Amino acid sequence: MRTKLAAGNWKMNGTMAALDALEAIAETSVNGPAEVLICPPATLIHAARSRSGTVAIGGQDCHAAASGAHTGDLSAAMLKDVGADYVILGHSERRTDHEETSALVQAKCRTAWAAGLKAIVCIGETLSERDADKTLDIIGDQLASSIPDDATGDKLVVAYEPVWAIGTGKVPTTGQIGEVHDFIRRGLEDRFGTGIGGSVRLLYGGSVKATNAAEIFAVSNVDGALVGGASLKAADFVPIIAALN
Ligand code: G2H
Repeated sequence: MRTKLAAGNWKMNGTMAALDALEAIAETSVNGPAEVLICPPATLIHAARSRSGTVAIGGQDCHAAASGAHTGDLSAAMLKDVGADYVILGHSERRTDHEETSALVQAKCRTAWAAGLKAIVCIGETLSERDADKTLDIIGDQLASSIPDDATGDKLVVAYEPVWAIGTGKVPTTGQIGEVHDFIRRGLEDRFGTGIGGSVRLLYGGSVKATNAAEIFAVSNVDGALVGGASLKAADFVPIIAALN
C-alpha cells in the first residue's frame, strides 16, 4: 500500500512571511492519511521546520558532490542538516535553466540518498516531443538514466510533469496521464522487480489545482501530486490535500 503524497513546490517564491501559509497548511491538513510535503526556497527550510508540524519539508535541488568548492550551491547534507526530508531533483525548470542532464540528476540522486534524503525525481516530455509521438520514448529514457540502480520505494518518488503543462493551466487528459503513469510503473517493475517497482510513489505535476485534483487522483498509478502555484496559499493547497484523503 503506497502512502499518498501531496507535495508543494514553492519554486523561487516566498520570504519569511510565507511561513504563515505553511503554518495554515499544517494546521488544517493533520487529520488525513496522505503525507504532506512543502519544498520552500532553501533560505526558508530551517525556519519552516519549526513551524511545519507534521508537514514534511524538502529542498528543490542539491549539488551532485557531497561538499567542496562550488560557490552558491547547496549539498544534500546541508539540506538534511536544517530539516529537509526530501529533495526535488531534475525538475524541468532545472533541466532547462541549468542544462541539467539525466546523468547529472542520477548523480544528485545518489548524493541525496547518501545524505538520508528522499528524492523526488521529475521527468516529462515537451509539447513538440508529445506532438511527434515521442512521449513514451522520452519518459523511458529519462526514467532509465535519471534513477540509480539501488532505488527503493522508501527513498524514491517519481514525478511525471509534462513540460507543456507546467504553470500553463493546460492539463493532459486523464487518459494521457494514466497512459504515462502505467508506463512508468511497468518500467520500474521491469527494472527493480514488482516489490520495489510497485512501492515507488508516482506523482502527477503540472497545473494541478483544487478543481482538477480529484479527477487526476482517480487515475490509476497516480499516488499524489507535485503542485507549484496552487501550493503557495493554504486556501488553494488544502482542498488538494483533501482530495487525496
Ligand atoms: C510543475 C508544478 C510544480 P505548477 O512545475 O512542480 O508547477 O503546478 O505551477 O504547474
